[in-house]
Amino acid sequence: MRIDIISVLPELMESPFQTSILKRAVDKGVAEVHFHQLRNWSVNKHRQIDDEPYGGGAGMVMMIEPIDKCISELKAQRDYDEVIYLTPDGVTLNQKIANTLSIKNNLIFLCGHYKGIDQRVRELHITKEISIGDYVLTGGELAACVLADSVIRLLPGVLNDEQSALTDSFQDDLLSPPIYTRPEVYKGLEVPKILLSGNSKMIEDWRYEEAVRITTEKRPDLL
Ligand code: 6GU
Repeated sequence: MRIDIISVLPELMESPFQTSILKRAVDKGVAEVHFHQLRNWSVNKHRQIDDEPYGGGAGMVMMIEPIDKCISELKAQRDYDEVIYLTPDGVTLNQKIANTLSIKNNLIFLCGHYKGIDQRVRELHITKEISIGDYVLTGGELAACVLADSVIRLLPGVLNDEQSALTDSFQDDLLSPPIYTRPEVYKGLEVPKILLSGNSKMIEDWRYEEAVRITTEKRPDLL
């Protein structure tokens, strides 16, 4: 999978892809992540990419021309499955969206800033608008990292068996059951006896029941 991320602050997104699991995915060639400084497509000498809104009002608007030039240049090089605009008014990211995107080949992420983008960018290029939750960030960059992380970890060869995405919370619409490791007793707090029983069928049943109990308690909307 190749992800092209367009932003005025690409440096904000470098370290997540240079660390741990995402770094390994990039090093293995399973995921390619390319950053594009939007100012490089600015059409004026001040490298400006935003301007005042028609009709007045507070805040600046990201101009259509630099964004169109950048996206058009990328599209001339390969076919893209989706051009995703990261914005708080998009659809809220969930596991199903991550799963769907993980089978695509080429994605563009456009990070919003200021008051947002000229509406005509949406008509021209944007195929999906995604938010990561009902709160406002300073820009789409951290959201782009969250989205990329949720997608890249699903690509074949990224997680090992122990980290398998198949047992994640949400992958089957249930939260994960409680987990424990050594020691067996800590400050009087004991590991549930059943997990020490060696009876794998009983352990599997217990884990399922606990997953249902915890989901009912914390996230009944998932059931
Ligand atoms: Cl994608 N962008 C911004 N600026 N804020 C957000 C968001 C995105 N998702 C949640 N809050």
